[in-house]
Amino acid sequence: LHRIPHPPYRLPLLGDVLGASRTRPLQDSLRHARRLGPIFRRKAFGREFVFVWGAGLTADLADESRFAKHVGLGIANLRPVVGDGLFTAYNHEPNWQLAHDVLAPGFSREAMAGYHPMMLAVADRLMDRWDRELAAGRAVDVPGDMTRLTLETIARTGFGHDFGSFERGRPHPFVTAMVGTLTYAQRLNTVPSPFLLRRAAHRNDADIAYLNRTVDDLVRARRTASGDRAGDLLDRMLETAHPETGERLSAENVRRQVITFLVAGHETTSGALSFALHYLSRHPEAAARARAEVDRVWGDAAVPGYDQVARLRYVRRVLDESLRLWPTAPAFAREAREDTVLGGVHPMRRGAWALVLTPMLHRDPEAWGTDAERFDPDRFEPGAVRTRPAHTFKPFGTGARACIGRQFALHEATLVLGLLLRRYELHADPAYRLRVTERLTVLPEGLRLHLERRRTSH
Ligand code: MNH
Repeated sequence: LHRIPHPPYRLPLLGDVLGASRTRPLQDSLRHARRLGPIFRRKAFGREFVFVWGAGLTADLADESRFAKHVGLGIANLRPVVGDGLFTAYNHEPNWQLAHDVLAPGFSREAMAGYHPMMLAVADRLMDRWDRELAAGRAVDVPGDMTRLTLETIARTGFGHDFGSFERGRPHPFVTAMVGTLTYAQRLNTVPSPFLLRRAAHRNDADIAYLNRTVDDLVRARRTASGDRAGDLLDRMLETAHPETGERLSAENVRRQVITFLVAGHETTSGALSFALHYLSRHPEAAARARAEVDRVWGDAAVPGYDQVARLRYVRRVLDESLRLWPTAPAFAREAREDTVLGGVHPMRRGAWALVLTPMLHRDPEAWGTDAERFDPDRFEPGAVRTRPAHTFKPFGTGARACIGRQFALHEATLVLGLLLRRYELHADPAYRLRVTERLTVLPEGLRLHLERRRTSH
């Protein structure tokens, strides 16, 4: 451990908390990363954490034979909310494999093609809202509206449920409760629970109770509904037995999976869309290229078909480049399966773990060059991708516990960016400076854009 650098000033009891930010712990760590290099440690309240972002060390941590997902820090803090749900399950918990096997077909190509018309319908409601804002001469609230869109999309495609987000001025209480639990889980990383106000803990209990109630109502409605099976995620959770063992998810586990998917299925995609719209509004040449591609690939089609989404190669590069600069789930943790030596230098005992800081990995000059801070979608041209080492772009994590919803998110986000570029010109507020809010995930705070209708029929 002594070989791993740490911040220079350490307090006897508190550790490296001098100048630490309680609301932006990630950006705090990014600052330390820039000073201390590709591996470093920070101490807080007697606990020491190792952070890694160098491309070489990250590639080593991605070796599935020696390392696995570690459920720690923010993710462990979510256990009271989602327990052994897919995202927060320990590797050894039987419900991980069971839920993974039962739910994976819900993300197959055929399943995705089935979600496509529903994704289009939700995007239509977003554009209705944006048309009304435009007619009223108002700028649009990008993160707020992207959250409306992505919550409705996962609720409708996965659970046949409508939260009515577009009919509400304020966020749905489900979103408010979710933001509460995410923020609370993040705060537990910087302030140990005995120091937290009782009020905050009570608030968190109330948020969890609200999430549980909402989901229990949704499940009850499905159980009592008669008629055909919907074939969606909820149907798989309730009705589908494991193909080999015949086992099913318990009622308690279904509740945890529904909350997991409603939260994991919209919060990060909302941020990804918001950052992409921010960069498009600041890079008119990239927006023009993307728009030209949409016009060329989609032509006069009234609505794009499923296969026409993946053909938007440049739009997808814009999305990838946004996820490079601001991966919206900005870290993942890896633990040693057995005693091992990280990068041939740092000995690790079985169970020891390190947190990979993806925003820094995605800026490592060894992999991305000295201009890594610059927004440039051409970094994702196939020729450029081929020359980069493996494991240098990890917005969806790595290995067996990588994101199960990756294709879902990429399809939804590419589709929506295509539709928005086809319909609107995006104008940034010149006074806006990117500020990043953290609640385990990241999103651009207070981003508003002015719209102009393009002269097309779409
Ligand atoms: Mn998603 C795991 C990022 C969209 C459901 N997701 C992960 C991990 C990352 C991640 C990183 C791995 C975390 C870890 O190693 O601890 N996810 C994203 C991003 C987007 C995203 C950046 C959008 C952009 N995720 C989605 C969507 C869904 C989803 C959409 C569901 C529809 N993600 C999950 C689930 C897991 C996960 C479930 C846990 C998978 C597992 O452990 O088996």
